[in-house]
Amino acid sequence: SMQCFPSLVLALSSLLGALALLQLSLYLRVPSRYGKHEERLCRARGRLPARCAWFLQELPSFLVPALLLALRSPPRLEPLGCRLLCCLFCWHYFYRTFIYPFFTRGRPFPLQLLFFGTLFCIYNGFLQGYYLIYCAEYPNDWCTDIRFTSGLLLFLLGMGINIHSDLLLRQLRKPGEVTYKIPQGGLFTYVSGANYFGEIVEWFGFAIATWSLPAFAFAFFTLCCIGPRAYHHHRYYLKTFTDYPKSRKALIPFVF
Ligand code: NDX
Repeated sequence: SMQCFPSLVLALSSLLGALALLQLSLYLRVPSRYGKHEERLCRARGRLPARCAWFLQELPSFLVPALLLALRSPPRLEPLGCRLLCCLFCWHYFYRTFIYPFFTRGRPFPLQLLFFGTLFCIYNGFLQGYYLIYCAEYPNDWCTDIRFTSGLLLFLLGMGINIHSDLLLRQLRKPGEVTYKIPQGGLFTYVSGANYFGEIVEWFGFAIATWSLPAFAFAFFTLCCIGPRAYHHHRYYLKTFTDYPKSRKALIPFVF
């Protein structure tokens, strides 16, 4: 049966960190090509409706850790911290897999990116789940540790911002519409990438609550993946809408 190999966790986390840097170098200048940054020119590429694409892509991030959690024998009951943290991760991906895709009004998603996105979600789902279920060790009172409580608070705050902002974006379109408008309300009052800001806060909260290398590597990856994308969204809006609110920042309220 499976057991913990610390060197495997170290290797997979390091690779995740390296992927983050690769991503940063790739997407700092040009955005990843989906949504508003997809060029009409590359219409040769295949696409899948946003609904199917997001469902398929995010499913492994829910399924893999949920299965690891459910199938471990003997089941890991102690300490409570491990299961709780694994459930937080699954909870986010339950939303992203089973709720978000069914309401999205996004454009069809490029197959090529779907392929890499799915691979990524398998990889990360395995790393986070495997670490928490087989390797992590917490004192029995971890649930009252300041790292756990403050991290959990950040996680919940970030998730709230992320879900609320996803909703505001969705409401900009009627069903079947694919045009872009100026996002209004919520944290969009302050930043163009409110949904991304929420997601980044969420995963740094998760990293603090788990106090683990894999989770910090994933938070860093998220920052390198959607941080630049927020910046590109911001530039797109400034270019497209002459009446775009001047005081709005790209990602971090009042700062950047
Ligand atoms: N999926 C994370 N890298 C990604 C898919 C792409 O969950 O090869 C990472 C995630 C993947 C990426 C994933 C991993 C890295 C990949 C990348 C592709 C290339 C890259 C594989 C897995 C890669 C290497 C080289 C390292 C291997 O039509 P539309 O779609 O634009 O409509 C949009 C709409 N909207 C508007 N509607 C009206 N008016 C406006 N002004 C609008 N602006 C937007 O709202 C969408 O329907 C919707 C949201 O759009 P957008 O662009 O704001 O968000 P989006 O990027 O689609 O993300 C959606 C949510 C969001 O909450 C975000 O926080 C979360 O997913 N997310 C996204 C990406 C990654 C991630 C979270 C994470 O890292 N944690």
